[in-house]
Amino acid sequence: MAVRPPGRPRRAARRRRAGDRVLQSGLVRGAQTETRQEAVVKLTGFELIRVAMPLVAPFRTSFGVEHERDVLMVRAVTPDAHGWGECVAMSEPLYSSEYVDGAADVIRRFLAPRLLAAGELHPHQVCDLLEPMKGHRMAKAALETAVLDAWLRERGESFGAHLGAVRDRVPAGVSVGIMDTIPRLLDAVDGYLAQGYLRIKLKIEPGWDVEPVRAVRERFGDELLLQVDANAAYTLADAATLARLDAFDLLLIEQPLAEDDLRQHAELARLVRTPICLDESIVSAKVAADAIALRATRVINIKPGRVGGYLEARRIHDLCQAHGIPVWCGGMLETGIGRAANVALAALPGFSLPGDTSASDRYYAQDITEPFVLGPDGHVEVPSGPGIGIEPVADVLRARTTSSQWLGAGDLGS
Ligand code: SMG
Ligand code: MG
Repeated sequence: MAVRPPGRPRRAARRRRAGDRVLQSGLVRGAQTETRQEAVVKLTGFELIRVAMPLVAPFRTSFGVEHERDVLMVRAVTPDAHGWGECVAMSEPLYSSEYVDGAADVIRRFLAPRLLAAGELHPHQVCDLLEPMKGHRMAKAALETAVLDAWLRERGESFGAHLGAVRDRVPAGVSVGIMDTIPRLLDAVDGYLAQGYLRIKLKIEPGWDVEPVRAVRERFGDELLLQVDANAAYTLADAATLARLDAFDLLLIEQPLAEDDLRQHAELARLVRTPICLDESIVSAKVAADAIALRATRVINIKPGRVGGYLEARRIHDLCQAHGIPVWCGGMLETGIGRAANVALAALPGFSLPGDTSASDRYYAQDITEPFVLGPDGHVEVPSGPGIGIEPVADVLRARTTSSQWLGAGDLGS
């Protein structure tokens, strides 16, 4: 495979110490800047693996219906270890502008070559090395996670320990899709509550909002932790409808307006009592800071893929903690690979609300890893082994793989 070497990134070039196995620099930006002395990893290459994962049931949101996840897995290989990253981009650019073929393409052509050309690097440098390439945060996140996982496995340190987790298990919520009828929705919610889920999130859209929420509240009572997610399906002109949801004591309304409507979310927040929680809009710690300053959001859904990786996700967590903004971990129908890293993140102290960190069987009849299971008290365990602490089951991965490609450091410039 011919992969062209990129121009050397300016900032990265300044930081690189060729042939030096030890790096001394301020490795973590922002709130966590600290001086460390840590080993780097040498990347042999990346394997891009596409995996087809049929869902146990179609999942309908305001933007479409998912039947199967077409997942892009990234495996970072070093001489001593390998690490995994799951790209959360969907098949079509409906949730955000990214989509899985686009993510694979940008990794192959632009992102992986930059990292491979760096030779030896510390995982906390990945973000800076890729920064000249605009956007593509989901693709960048998958690469950074794979490199971080390989590095942590080499050191024998878990993802949770590295990120600053303070819990060994996390409370699980579940996201319930839009249904054809209210009785079907009530059955679905009933089933999830019987399994032990601690919080229900209902997907909403114009025409499927007040009545389903009313029905769930009436049937399951005031104690149920209940919230809704519109995936940007409304406009400010719908403020009166959204204000009718105030009657049902919801934890939050997630992303009612468009991704780039920060100011309008702030306006809406003055018209409804229920806290607004942003998801799609929060693409970085910088945007999170703006949204908080504008009072556009009172709660934040943190999705590492959406913000470019777990290190940026942790910066958002720290920012929110400093401002008293509760956060919770979102989901993108991840397999066990992405889920392992998500539950480690959700174990950080500022994650004070149950996340969309459901058990494997909510999504897949057979997960690609050993399944995540819901404990009797509605919690999911954080893996404690090195790195993300879990591996794909070889046979399952083989059976589900639709294509794979090796991007080797040795292929640069060929
Ligand atoms: O992983 O449990 C999950 C899905 C949670 O609702 C969920 N995700 O906007 O928060 C969201 C959506 C995005 C993906 S919908 C296909
Ligand atoms: Mg959402």
